[in-house]
Amino acid sequence: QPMLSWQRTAYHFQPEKNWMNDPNAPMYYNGWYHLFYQYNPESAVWGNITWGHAISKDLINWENLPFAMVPDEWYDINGVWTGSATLLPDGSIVVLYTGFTKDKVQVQNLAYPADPSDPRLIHWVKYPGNPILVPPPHIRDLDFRDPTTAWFGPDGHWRVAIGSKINDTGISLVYHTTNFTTYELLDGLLHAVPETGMWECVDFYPVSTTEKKGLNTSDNWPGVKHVLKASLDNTKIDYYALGTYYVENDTWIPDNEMADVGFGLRYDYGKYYASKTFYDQNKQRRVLWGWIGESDSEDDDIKKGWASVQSIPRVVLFDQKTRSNLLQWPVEEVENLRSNLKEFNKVVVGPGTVVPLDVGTATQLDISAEFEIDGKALKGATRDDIVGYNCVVGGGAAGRGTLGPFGILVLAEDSLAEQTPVYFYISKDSGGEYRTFFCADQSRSSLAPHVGKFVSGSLVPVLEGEKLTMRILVDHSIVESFGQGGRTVITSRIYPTKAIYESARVFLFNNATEANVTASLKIWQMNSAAFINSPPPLVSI
Ligand code: DQQ
Repeated sequence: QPMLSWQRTAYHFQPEKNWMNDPNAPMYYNGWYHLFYQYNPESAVWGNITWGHAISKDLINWENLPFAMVPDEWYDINGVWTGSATLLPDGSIVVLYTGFTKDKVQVQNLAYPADPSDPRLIHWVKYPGNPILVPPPHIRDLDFRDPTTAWFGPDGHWRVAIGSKINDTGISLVYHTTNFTTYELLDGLLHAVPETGMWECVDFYPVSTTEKKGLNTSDNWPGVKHVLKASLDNTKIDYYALGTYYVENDTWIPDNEMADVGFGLRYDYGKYYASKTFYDQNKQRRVLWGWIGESDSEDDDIKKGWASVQSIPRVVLFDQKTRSNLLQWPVEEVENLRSNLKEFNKVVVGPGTVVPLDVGTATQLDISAEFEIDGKALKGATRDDIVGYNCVVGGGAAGRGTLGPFGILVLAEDSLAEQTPVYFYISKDSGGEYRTFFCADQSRSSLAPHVGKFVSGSLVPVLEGEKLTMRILVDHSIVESFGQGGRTVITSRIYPTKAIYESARVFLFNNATEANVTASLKIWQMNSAAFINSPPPLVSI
């Protein structure tokens, strides 16, 4: 449908057409990054789930390959669902994935490359002994899915975690294996959290607390923390927590019980789900992929002929300054798309004003901005008008307080009839402590009816002496916003009707009632990434 073609993204991964959801089995192998993805070859809504497959040298420019796996066996005929890859020490690859069987039971299956000497890994073999795991007696047939990357323990066993639930308690089962064909279920659980429902796409990995590099999934030594992530089926939100992993009995305990998985930190406060990390041995980093679904109607998706994109892959690190959250940052390779830098130095934005930033066309941008708030206003702020603020109930970008909101309007049209503000809001809590929020407001993002118009965001830690910083990637219908170096991240899926092509602009805004704000920015145009589609699938479905 050419009418909606401006919504196509230029540097976010998306297939040429039809439905996509979870990223699967990301890995680096013999010079190529591989991304598999949940895909419906037949339409723009979920169904017929097949593994799409694309490869890249840099995680940004992609070549789409024939389907890696299609639903063609009794044990996955109702869907080749989500799975993960494990690179074994001898260089071989095993993939574990969930199959939805002919009888609608969720089972786990094993697959491997037909020709490991082919760096493009075009052909995949399903193990003849599949399924390798069926739901254990106390687990329902529909609550058993999404095996993790395996990690290795000192006892010589590999471990695989699988998400499930018992009543309303979200859980992660653990299996041991030495050969990936036979498995032993442990009596204990890796972790369980009441009232969180089904855990989809569990991810479990170590982070270094002393170095700024990623760890391989099996790395584990004193001082290493482990991240546990679950995608909550009930709310479609990816929650993570930092904690300690005890390899002796395969349990994990959160650092902060009050902020356990499902109640505390989110990777992203916007549209972002079913994420998965992998260890990139090429650049010693851990890279996070996430599925960005649509916030429009199914009818719109059918009209436009496609649905969903993948986030720009993000490097994940432990935040050594706050020591209580992760940092997420777009992979450095995306910077190769930058061109036409425009710099703005110390622009003063008075209370209640908007300042246009002339950057030319503003549909594909990388924005890096730094804000300072007037010190006098900061000191003078009273507590009353600001206690109890949060992004969601704070009136969005139009709700005015003494010290905010202030920030940037992206995908804005000249009259501001369409605009998406990404902003900070500083409040004082009842103890007189400053609390800073990082938010995105979609309520005026589109004149179209029936599209998501949420305000989202969260608290962002700001340490003594730090300026307020944000980075925003704008790509037609996606805005990925990173606050304070990636402590708080918000992805917005938006559908402008006027702020498109040459009509899209960027502005600074300050809706604080009293404080001046000074902003310095670097704004780049972003070139489009290459997306090559290979000839039609070699396998038939
Ligand atoms: N998507 C897959 C499941 C997974 C869900 C099916 C999460 O394996 O639990 O497409 O989005």
